Amino acid sequence: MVKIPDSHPRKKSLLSRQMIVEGSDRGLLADSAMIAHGRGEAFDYLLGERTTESAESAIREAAARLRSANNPVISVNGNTVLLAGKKALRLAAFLGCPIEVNLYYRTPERISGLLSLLEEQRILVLEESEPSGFEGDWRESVRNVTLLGSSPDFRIEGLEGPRSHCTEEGIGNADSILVPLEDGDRCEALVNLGKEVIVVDLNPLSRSAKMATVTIVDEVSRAFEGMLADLFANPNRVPTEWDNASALRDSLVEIAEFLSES
Ligand code: PTJ
Repeated sequence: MVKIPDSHPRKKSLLSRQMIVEGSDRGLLADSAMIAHGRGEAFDYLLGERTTESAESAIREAAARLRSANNPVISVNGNTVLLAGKKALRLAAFLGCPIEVNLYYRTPERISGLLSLLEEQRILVLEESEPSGFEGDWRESVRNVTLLGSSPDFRIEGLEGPRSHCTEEGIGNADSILVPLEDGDRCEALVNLGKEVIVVDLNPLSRSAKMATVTIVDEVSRAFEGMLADLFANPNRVPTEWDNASALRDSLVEIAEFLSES
């Protein structure tokens, strides 16, 4: 691994790239994962590489909805586990919900490799200090996060092929699903099944962004961090009447404002 000096102005971005390259070398990512990452980077530039005000509102809404759900689940793909797997585990521990590895380009090797990586990340989370303000046994909650995806026994209706395979215990039974870097068709199919779909996507123009119940237009690692902070600070926040189309318009205005100031 190349050592990136702390003083490098693009350190964060280079570290993310390195994680994606290493994940790819380990066979954990889809062939097109780097294309997806590059597209995300381009939109992040346009957003000023920060969590915008509209993303902050979406983060608060997402946190409230996941906390109020009866059966929330966090669905993760390759890029998400590489970039934000530990944060997904902390979120799942807080919410008491499972994490399901659910891939667009599904192979048994990738599923088992990503589940193993999540197990490694769980050990790292357990080694870290406990967050303050959590009611209950934090380490027990981290240990109790169920990792699903290896034995699919359910199909997402209205979707063709391997990407429709999921588990009944996770996505099948879920009333609210957090899905970063989702594809538009699957998002639409999940919404059509009556599920609340919370998408994280840096591209406010993507089909998933438009189809979702709540779209967080932010980088996945920042979005998870923001949700965690909000859950700890405001554990009793309740969902609002959310107008996702209006929130997406706000994010486009924020891009335009950022560009005009640059
Ligand atoms: O691991 P798999 O098999 O499920 O495959 C995953 C990829 C990402 C390859 C697959 O889902 C795919 O091709 O995705 P798309 O259609 O390229 O969409 C990815 C979306 O995520 C794009 O709109 C990107 O802008 C956005 N994106 C990329 N990186 C990030 C991101 N959004 C948030 N955070 C990121 N780090």
